[in-house]
Amino acid sequence: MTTPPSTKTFTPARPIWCAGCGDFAVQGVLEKSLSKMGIPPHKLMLLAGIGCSGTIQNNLKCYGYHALHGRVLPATIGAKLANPDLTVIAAGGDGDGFAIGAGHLVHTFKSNPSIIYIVMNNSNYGLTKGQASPTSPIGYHDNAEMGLDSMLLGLSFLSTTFLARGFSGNPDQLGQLMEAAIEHTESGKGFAFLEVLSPCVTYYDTHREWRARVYNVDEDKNYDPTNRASSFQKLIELKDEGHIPIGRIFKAEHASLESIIINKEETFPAQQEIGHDDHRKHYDQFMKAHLG
Ligand SMILES: Cc1ncc(C[n+]2csc(CCOP(=O)(O)OP(=O)(O)O)c2C)c(N)n1
Ligand code: SF4
Ligand SMILES: [Mg+2]
Repeated sequence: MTTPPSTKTFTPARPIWCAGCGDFAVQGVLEKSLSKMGIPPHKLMLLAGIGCSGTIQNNLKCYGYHALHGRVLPATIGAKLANPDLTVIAAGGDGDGFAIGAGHLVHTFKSNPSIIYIVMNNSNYGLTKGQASPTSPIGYHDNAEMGLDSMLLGLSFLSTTFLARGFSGNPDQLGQLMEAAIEHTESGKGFAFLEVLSPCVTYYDTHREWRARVYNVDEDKNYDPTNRASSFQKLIELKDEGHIPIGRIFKAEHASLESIIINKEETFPAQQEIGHDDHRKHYDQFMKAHLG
């Protein structure tokens, strides 16, 4: 006899983060934004990478999936293409997204699927005790390489449609960016990429330093997020001055992946009935064609 699911099956876990971790603010803001935007749990899927940040997936009441380290984006794109009616969010860390998963990030900028990707950047591998990540500065744990800037990376793709960077220490602005990201994907405009500066208080406490260095482009009347060239130039100038730009970095229009490859006349894979006669017929035809 199979054991029926207990009520705990559908009850989210409590966060396991250290007291003061920036990821608490990210989760709080995400929950508030989803509620404000009217996204019900049964219309939401949250997929996560491996890391402290990735455990956010255990804490929300919605469909979820914990991907292999670095593989959250292909799994998220697959979920969106299987059921475009869902709001599909990927979440993870800077190690997951910019080291082992960097190739997938590049191709997601290139293909522009309507998914949200939240990277909680703490400039280290928190879960495995603070090793240098691709965003760590020179000198951190003998790191000899300049930190990767995901906004500059995103700007270099002509297919990029949404780039933003928030700070867990500025929850109001983070909420505005989160809502804009949800709106972007809900209206099928493509990939909404949101990096959040989310300090790791245990292994690399950057909270005060980042608070002093952030520069809010949303408050700069001369900053134009629709102009790729001037955005690129401003970001480089700010970096040279020691600032970290936050805010709505870039917005543009480009056809989304699902608008190009999904045939709306057909039933989406996740909505097809399993065992349906047509399904069986196609399966038999496929097997016959390939196995004789
Ligand atoms: C294939 C594979 N390689 C390495 C690891 C070990 N590992 C687990 S989490 C992680 C990095 C976590 O850093 P990040 O993605 O920045 O997340 P954070 O913990 O900082 O939130 C690594 C290297 C793993 N789980 N799987
Ligand atoms: S180790 Fe760092 S990233 Fe992980 S939960 Fe603790 S403070 Fe957060
Ligand atoms: Mg990290």
